[in-house]
Amino acid sequence: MRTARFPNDFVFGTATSAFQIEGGWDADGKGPSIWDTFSHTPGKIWQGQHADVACDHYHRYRDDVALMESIGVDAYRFSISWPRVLPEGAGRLNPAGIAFYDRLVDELLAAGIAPSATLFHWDYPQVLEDRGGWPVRDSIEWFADYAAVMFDALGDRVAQWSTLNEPIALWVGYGLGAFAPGSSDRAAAHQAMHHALVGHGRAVEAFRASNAAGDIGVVVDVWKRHPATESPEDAAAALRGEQDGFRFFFDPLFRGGYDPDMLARFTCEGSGFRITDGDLATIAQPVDFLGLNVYSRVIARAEHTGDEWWTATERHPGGNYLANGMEFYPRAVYDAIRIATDEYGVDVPIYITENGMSDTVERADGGTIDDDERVRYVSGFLEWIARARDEGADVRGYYLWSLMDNFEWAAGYSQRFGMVHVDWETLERTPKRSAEWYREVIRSRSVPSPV
Ligand code: GCO
Repeated sequence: MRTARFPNDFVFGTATSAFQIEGGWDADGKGPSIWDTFSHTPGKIWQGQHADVACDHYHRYRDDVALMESIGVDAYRFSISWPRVLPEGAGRLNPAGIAFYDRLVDELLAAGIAPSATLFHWDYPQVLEDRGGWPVRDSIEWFADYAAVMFDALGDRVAQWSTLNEPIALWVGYGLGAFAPGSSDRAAAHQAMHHALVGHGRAVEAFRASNAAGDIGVVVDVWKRHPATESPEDAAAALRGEQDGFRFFFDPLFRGGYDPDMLARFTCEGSGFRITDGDLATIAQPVDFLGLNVYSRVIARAEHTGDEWWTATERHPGGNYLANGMEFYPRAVYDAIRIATDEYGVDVPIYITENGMSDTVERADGGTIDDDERVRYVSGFLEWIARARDEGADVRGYYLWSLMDNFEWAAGYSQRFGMVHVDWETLERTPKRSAEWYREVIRSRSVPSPV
């Protein structure tokens, strides 16, 4: 492929999330989140690990902003820990929690980095979970109220807000039990996903009613399903997988309602959910941008139960696999953009809010950390983004996941996603080769050929 080029106003950023990096899990009045509870429960996380300290970003955010400044990123996508600012989930504010995000945002602005804040990146307040969590209808207003608190606190300075990050995590947490809160009730999981979407709409309304200056949108992860064969059964499995994975969200957000065939299937399977009058209009509220998280694709087969989609285990001949087992399929990002624009008519700007890969590369003899596979991976995705842009897609930015190695949910610290290496003994940060490379991409607004 030719060299991919990006205009000066294209946003090159990097992304993290609160639970994965902050630590300080009970510092300064923070309440517990469902991920604190889950990771303190034996058997839930790889090798019994937890995120009590994680990267200790809560105390080291200044160093981390300085790292970003040295890489030269235009923007930083982080998430807000809801129980840090509202320890009881609703009502009483924790001033120290708000003050932390206040300082972070100011530090970013002083470094010339645009803040992009996500409201819900899975670390839900445990107290609200104890009152029923996302499966109960009250959760909609709990979320909208929390959102309003944050618009009030940071709305004058945050450039971009995302309501939800990958709401499919609610399926994994309430339906499959593999994420917090660890329950396995499929009807409750679908109800939770629906409530989160209505909560998104109510948060957008709260945003419009506030004096906040930036843009608001939502982040959905798209893993396109490719039927393994030409059989109608595999094609049906691919459609089912896409409905369960991302069309569940795209349909009501951008088409005004859920797919009737999907709803009928859920009813048949005993996992139907309640939609209240007015919900669909609330969900379909216009957004300012769409965030897409894209990592790879899924090969769909009729024999799959559908529960293993998120581990993307199916290998196929001729596939190009990374050392971590994930397929290297950079066209995935082009496909995701095209699904949004061509199939759903999305005409607001699109941001690739996450893309990246994990590895286990450690320091070489020369002291460098040569994560060449990450460079190749990100190059491939950027090339396909450039192609989509050249063909007219309004893609405005790209956030590399992740700034630094962090707590990868149920996989604990077994997977390193960072362009900055974190030593889990000393918490020392060391930029990897990919950080150098990304600096050059940002400076030149082009992708030099991969190593
Ligand atoms: C997300 C992601 C991140 C993960 C990343 C790598 O939804 O934002 O799950 O939190 O760390 O996707 O798996």
